Amino acid sequence: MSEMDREATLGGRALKVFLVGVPNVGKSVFFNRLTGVNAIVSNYPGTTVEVTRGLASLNGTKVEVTDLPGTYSLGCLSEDQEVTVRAIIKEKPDVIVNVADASRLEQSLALTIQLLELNVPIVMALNQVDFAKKRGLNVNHEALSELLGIPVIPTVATKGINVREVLEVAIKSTLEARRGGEAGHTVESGYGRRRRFRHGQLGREIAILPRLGHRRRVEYSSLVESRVRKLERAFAGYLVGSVVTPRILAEWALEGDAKAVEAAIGGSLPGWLAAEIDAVRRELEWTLGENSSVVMAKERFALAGWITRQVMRRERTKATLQEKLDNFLLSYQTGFPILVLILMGMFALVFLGGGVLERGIAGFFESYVTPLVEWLIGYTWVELVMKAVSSSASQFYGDIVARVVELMAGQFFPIQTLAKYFVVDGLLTGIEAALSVALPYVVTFYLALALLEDTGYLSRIAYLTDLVLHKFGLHGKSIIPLVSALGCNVPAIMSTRILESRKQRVIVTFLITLLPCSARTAVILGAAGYYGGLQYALAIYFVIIGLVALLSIVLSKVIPGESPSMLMEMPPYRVPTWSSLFSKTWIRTREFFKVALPFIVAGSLLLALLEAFNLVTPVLYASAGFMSDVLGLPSITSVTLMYGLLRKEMAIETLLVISNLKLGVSELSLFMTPMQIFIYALVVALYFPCVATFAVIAREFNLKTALLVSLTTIISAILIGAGVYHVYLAISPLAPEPLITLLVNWWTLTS
Ligand SMILES: Nc1nc2c(ncn2[C@@H]2O[C@H](COP(=O)(O)OP(=O)(O)OP(=O)(O)O)[C@@H](O)[C@H]2O)c(=O)[nH]1
Ligand SMILES: [Mg+2]
Repeated sequence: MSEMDREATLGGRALKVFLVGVPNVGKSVFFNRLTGVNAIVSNYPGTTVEVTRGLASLNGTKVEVTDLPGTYSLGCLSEDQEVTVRAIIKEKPDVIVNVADASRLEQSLALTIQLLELNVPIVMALNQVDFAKKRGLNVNHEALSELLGIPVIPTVATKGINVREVLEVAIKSTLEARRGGEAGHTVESGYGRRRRFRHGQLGREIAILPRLGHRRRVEYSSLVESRVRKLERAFAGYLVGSVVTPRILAEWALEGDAKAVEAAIGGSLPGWLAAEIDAVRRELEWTLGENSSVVMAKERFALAGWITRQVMRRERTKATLQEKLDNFLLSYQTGFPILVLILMGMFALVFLGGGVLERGIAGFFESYVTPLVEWLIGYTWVELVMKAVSSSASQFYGDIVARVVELMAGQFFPIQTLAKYFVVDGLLTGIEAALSVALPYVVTFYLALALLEDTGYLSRIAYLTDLVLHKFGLHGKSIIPLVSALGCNVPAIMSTRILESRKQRVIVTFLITLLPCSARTAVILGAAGYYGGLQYALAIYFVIIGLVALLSIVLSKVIPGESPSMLMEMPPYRVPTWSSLFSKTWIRTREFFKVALPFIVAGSLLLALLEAFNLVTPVLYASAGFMSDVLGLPSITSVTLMYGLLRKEMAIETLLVISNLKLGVSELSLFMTPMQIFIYALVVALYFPCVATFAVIAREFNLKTALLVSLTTIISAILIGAGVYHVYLAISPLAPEPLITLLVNWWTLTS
């Protein structure tokens, strides 16, 4: 293929390559290898829920690669499929790379069969051949290519084997398809087989017509096939110039997938056609006594099974390690104790590892960064000079004069004092708080999560907890979004798309907003745990678990809809690779800070500014009564709750900043008792899903749901916080809180 051909066929734009395949086949690994962009890779189905794009280039051809959510079939019957199907329809890829899994060939092929119906060149990357081989499965890729009529290239994405070759073949196929189409004659494909291309109907768009023995048309059994053809004729007038063929439209229609049909034709069907479709579908269902979408899926699986038997050789192997491990890890007697041990281990890793990091980072700031910054802005030497002046002043004129000299510092060195105000007290304290309170627990949590995901154990947790969760109207699959909520609520809410019903999605989303995400973990462990002790941190977790249990029981009764039983695939066990663990932890931590740092910097500066103009105190005044009477907290905490709306961990960070500004200390334990820190952390953890979470709920569901969720959490936070405080007051004879609150309030409100 010469440069000129390339230019002529693509007109200088990048070639659009879509990666399509069933979940957990390795699309994202493939994508990362091709583009160098990091998409998250995890060993369980449903990792990717949004479209990710990146650029690659091969021998001078520019390529835009798109990583799509995994899907078991084409259509819009479930939400996770929909993203992929809509992207294909809307963006009309030049070529689709169908990533298939050699160890689950049948399942992969059921999707391939549908892809072949699209009006797009398809190239198959037969991935995970290494893993298949280990399990004694050998696939004859040449025979498979012959049967399907498309290029099939065996790959090992994790090792980068044949990844670029797939791209090369994909580019070649596209360019040949286009050239062939324009010339309207037969061309030789790179695979030595002849393919025929012809002008499409009405000559407006090139259609690749399937020919037997080349690109095979999927034939259903005659009962179904006759109905598909009937509808295909009805759709013949539609879709000239689309990647969607009348045939696939007919299949969607027959399956009752009106959403997919409408997405493809960009509008609704005329009444007569809808009626005809309905009649044909009902008649089929009546004849076969089964739901038509089930019929079609069965047909595809039968065909996929037949193809698999033609091309796959199975070697006899002993019981695999996976089977042995599963016997052990999934049985009730051994599975549950191990689960508890593993979860405790993970918690210890986060708590202890995070604590070590927190101390280290805080120490580093105190001994190196803060002195350096103070020295840089010239604050230290001003202070030294002032100290010297005031001490000699006190020698000669007494303490009063020395005090006056000190107070005059701002007049003599206004720049330095202002700089201290903004840079040291505002900005630096904010950044230090973010790095020492939030970062340690975010990093360690993400590392622990990556371990659970990549070993494949996360899905076993889902299986084991299914029994328990069912009592709460949930099923085990929801553990995956729930666990990832411990990292960040936002992607967790998006990943509820893997759940089957809307009811499940709403309930799980509700619960997600209560779970301790990494920002809340920072508050719980970094404040209550660090200053109060482990027992306080654990108590918060218990409160949260109780609330989650209660709420899920209530919600499953209140929200209409059904809770379908679980159908979940067990991904294989794998030894996680360091590079994957680190890159995933890095991507997630980076995301966290990309969103959080600007907030923190702006927030700290704003606080310093407000304080400089004396605007914080009125707010504290106004809220002092509520905070101290209802929650038993010093008024100084009220402003921080507003910051916590933006990001949970900012509450604690701004508390450190503001206490520094108002009281001159940035140690919580110096102005709050452990009980107060506990109540504060509890309220912060519960009171509102952060702004980003609110936005994502509104986007995934609607504003009403988002408001409802927020209201529930705010009310629970106040009720629980107040409840804990008043019960504590009632049972402890000498509660020091009221006194401390009084003192701190007096100090902050008068200073
Ligand atoms: N042994 C082996 N493992 C692989 C290969 N390709 C991917 N994997 C592993 O398979 C798992 C899934 O990979 P992903 O790239 O996340 O799969 P995906 O297709 O993007 O999955 P979804 O986004 O959930 O649809 C990860 O644990 C990978 O490390 C391969 O060629 N060989
Ligand atoms: Mg993926």
